[in-house]
Amino acid sequence: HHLEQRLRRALKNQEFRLHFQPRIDAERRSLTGLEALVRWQVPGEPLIAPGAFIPVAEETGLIVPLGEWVLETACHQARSWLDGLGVAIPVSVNIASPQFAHPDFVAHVERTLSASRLPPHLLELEITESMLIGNAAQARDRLQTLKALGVRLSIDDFGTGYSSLSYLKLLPVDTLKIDRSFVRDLTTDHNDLAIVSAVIGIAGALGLQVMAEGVETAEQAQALIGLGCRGMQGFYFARPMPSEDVPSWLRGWA
Ligand code: G
Ligand code: G
Ligand code: MN
Ligand code: NA
Repeated sequence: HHLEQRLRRALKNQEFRLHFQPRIDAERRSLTGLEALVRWQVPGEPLIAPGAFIPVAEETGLIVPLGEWVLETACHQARSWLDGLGVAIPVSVNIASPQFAHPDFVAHVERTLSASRLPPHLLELEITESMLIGNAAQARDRLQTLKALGVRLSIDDFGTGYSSLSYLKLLPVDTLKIDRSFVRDLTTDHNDLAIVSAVIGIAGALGLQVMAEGVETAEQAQALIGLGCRGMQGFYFARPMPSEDVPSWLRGWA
């Protein structure tokens, strides 16, 4: 596999970069966290988006070392914002299935928290519904161990996977992230409105927080606030940005 070899070399040559996208409490207009999103920077070429290499990284197992690099880099970055800017900004990190299933995953999270000295509540792991099917008992076990460490857990792309709602009451998750495919036509499609409204209702009833992804317009933000969802992320507020742009973005936002 040609791309596999290029990815291996890219890991060795440190060609990956993290961008960070703000998450907002749209009612208070405050920053509630930053999602780490990986990009591939081949020298002299435009940035490569994760859609172009994450699937191959997952198929080949390279997602394990790449995911470890993402987690370590995000935790060290959050710690350096805490020390350098004096602000505690939670970071969230996307976890791929093979990474979550890897026997060393929980221990690696624990080692990374110690090495970075990041308070565990400033780390959020974004998992997807697909990781919870198959070996549900093991997934639950792992999530409980992670929760006991003090990290926060969210379910990404909520509503797009194949799973039952029953796991929601069994798993120690904090947040449901409503997939952006439901947010896109929220203001014009009554089916999307019904789905988003139902997810917000379930989250509230179960005591979970809810975040809407892919918010691109003021109308979408307004509609979400009207439905009781204040947690938002999307181009309307901010695009993903390199870590060095975060301090000035913060000054402009506040
Ligand atoms: O940033 P962008 O919208 O291009 O991301 C596209 C997809 O890649 C999203 O589904 C996102 O969750 C995924 N992704 C981005 N960064 C990471 C990462 O560090 N690890 C994993 N596993 N997926 C990521
Ligand atoms: O699957 P995940 O939720 O991690 O995907 C995050 C991806 O969504 C990132 O690639 C990010 O660039 C993208 N994204 C973030 N905000 C928006 C938005 O408002 N509109 C669109 N179309 N994509 C977004
Ligand atoms: Mn995500
Ligand atoms: Na998503």
